[in-house]
Amino acid sequence: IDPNQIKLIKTELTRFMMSYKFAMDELNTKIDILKQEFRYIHEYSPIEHVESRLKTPESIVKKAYKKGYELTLPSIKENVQDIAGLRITCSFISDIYELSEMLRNQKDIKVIKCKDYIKNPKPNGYKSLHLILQIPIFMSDRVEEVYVEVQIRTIAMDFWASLEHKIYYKYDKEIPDRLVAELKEAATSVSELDKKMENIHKEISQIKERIDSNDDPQEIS
Ligand code: 0O2
Repeated sequence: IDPNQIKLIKTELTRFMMSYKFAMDELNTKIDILKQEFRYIHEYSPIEHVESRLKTPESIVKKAYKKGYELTLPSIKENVQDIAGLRITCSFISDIYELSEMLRNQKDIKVIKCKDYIKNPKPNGYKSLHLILQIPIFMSDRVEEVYVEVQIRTIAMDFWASLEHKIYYKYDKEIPDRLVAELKEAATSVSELDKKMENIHKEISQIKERIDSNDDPQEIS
């Protein structure tokens, strides 16, 4: 191949991957701002923890191939929407929806897709809120619209998903029936725990509100 052609392809691929890194950085900053603002104003943040990752070129091509997409950059850009991914863990289910609303309300963010696996869990018990967002990235000579996948879940849902993910790969995607059933049972316990924690949280918030609006905290029991 002509060395100039190789150079051109290399530049194009680098720019392609860079746009996802920038989109991820931008969203990370937005989320960090929300987190800090919440901490200052409400002495509490709905965001516990944020992880981000870029798919490797190898896994991008693998996914595109598996799904039958054309193996060209424009097709990959349009169809593989989780090249940049953020996973956000919250303490409570209500925090997940609150955070999702905050992201929706940002003018430069477009919500392309929303999969609510909390209201409609997967048959294996998987729960999480998945958003495909599109955000503009301002490059030196153009504006790129880039997709980022955001997964929002509670700490308990995240605990379940990481264990299930490990088991899934340990058994090479063929989990024995006994473990499938145990995971399903564990997913039910996760949902019950999340509900209990949410109720306690609501109760504490109400007490705090009453204390804040009452001069005499002794009156509250
Ligand atoms: P990785 O390694 O986490 O990136 P689509 O692109 O919408 O046609 P897809 O990609 O299956 O189809 O979308 P979906 O259902 O929104 O799932 C995307 C991601 O959610 C997965 O990414 C996982 O991270 C997570 N996920 C979905 N289902 C499960 C599950 O049953 N268990 C666990 N532990 N995680 C799940 P990848 O690309 O599969 O892998």
